[in-house]
Amino acid sequence: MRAWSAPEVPRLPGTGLPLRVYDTAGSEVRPLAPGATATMYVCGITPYDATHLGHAATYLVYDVLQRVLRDAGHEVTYVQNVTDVDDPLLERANRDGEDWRELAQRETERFRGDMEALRILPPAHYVGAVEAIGLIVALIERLQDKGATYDIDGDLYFSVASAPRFGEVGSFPYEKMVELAKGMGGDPDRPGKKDPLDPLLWLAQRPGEPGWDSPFGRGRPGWHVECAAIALEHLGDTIDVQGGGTDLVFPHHECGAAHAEVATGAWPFARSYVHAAMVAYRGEKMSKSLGNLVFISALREAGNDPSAIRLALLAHRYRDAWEWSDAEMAAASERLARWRDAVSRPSGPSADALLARVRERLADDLDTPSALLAVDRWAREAVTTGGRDESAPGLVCELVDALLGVRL
Ligand code: 5CA
Ligand code: ZN
Repeated sequence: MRAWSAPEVPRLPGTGLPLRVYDTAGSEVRPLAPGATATMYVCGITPYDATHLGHAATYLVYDVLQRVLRDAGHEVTYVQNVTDVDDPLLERANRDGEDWRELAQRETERFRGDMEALRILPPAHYVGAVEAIGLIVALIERLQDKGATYDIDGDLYFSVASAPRFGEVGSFPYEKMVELAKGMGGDPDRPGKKDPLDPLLWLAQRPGEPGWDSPFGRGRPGWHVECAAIALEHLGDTIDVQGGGTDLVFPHHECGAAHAEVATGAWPFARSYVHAAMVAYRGEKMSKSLGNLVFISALREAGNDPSAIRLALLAHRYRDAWEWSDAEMAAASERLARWRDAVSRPSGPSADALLARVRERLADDLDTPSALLAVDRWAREAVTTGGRDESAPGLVCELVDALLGVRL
C-alpha cells in the first residue's frame, strides 16, 4: 500500500546519544543498540474510527524513537501494517451497511492524512493484511510443517505448546492471559482447543464474510499471524523494535513472537518490545468499542496547529497512562506560541547546551516532557534576558524540528 509522504528531517550538528528504552520482555530500560540499520515493526490501525488521539500518541512514540536513532547515525527500516480485514472491521461495516473494503480504504486514507499533518515519519513498507494473504498463507504452511497447528471444524489453530518461550514477552500469570485473550478477540472457551490460549491462524469462510482460497480451505487469516508474516518478510527473523500500545502485549505480541519463534527457530523475535501506554478520555481508555474518541481530524478542523497537537502528546511520558482533557490543547497551543515568539528574534542565548540536554533526555527512554521543559527554559531566557547568539534561534528551530517533529 501507499504510505504517506515523509517530512524533511534537518541534520543537526554533532551526533545524538545511544538510545535506551524500556523493553517489556526484559522489564528494564536498556540500550537498544541496533546495527547501522535499525529494524522496526509497529502494529498499524484496524481502519475504522481512526485516527483518534490514542492512535496518534502511540505512532508519535515510534516517530520520536526513529528521530533519535537517526540523529545517532542509524538508518531505520520501518514497517507498519493495516489490519484491513478482521472481525471488528467487518462488524462495523455490517452495522453501518457499508462495504468493508470501502470502509477500510476511507479510514486508511483519513489516517494517512492525519499522519502526514502530524509530520509522522512514514514506514518504508506499509502493508495491508489483504495484500499480504500470500505471505500469511506461506507462514501458516511453515507452522504446519513444524507440527504446530491443528484443526477445529475447518478453522486452523496454533498450538502454543509448540513454542517453548511462549509467555516470555508479557510474563503474565496464566489466568491473566486467558482474561486478556478473551478481551482481545480470542476464544479461550471454544470446545476442542488444546490450550485455551491457542490463537486462530485461519478462519474458514463464514456466510456473508470475505474469504480467500488457501491450502487449508477458503477463509481469512487470524490477527497475530498477519503481523508476524509481514514483519518476517520485510525485516528478517530478528528485529530491533516491536512497537504498539500496551494493549497489544498480550495476546498479540506474545502470539506473534511465538509464531516467529516456531517458524524460524530464532529467539528473541524482537530485541526490544517497546509499548506505549494508553490514553484515556472521560475516565476510560479511548477506544473504538467504547466510542469515547477525540479525532485528530476534528482537532485539525477546529483550527489546531498539528505542531500544537504534537506538543500536547509529547508533554506526556510514553510509558505513563494519562487522560486527555481539552485543557491539554490550550496549554500546548500556548507553549507553541511562546516557542515561536522566542525563535522569531534575531538572536538569543546559545542553544548548544539545549541541544545536548534534549538529546540526553530523549536518549533516556524518550523523556519527551523533560525535553519540552528544556526548550521552555531556553525560550523564557530568550524572551526575558535575550542573548547575542545569532545562530541560536535557527538552531532551536532545527533541533525542535529534527528531534520533536515540531515546526516553529
Ligand atoms: N490493527 C491492530 C494492530 S495489528 C490494532 O490494534 N489496531 S487499532 O486500530 O486498534 O490500534 C492501533 C494502535 O493504536 C495500536 O498500537 C494500539 O495499541 C494503539 N491504541 C489504541 N487505542 C489507544 C489508546 N487509547 N491510547 C494509546 N494507544 C492506543
Ligand atoms: Zn499487529
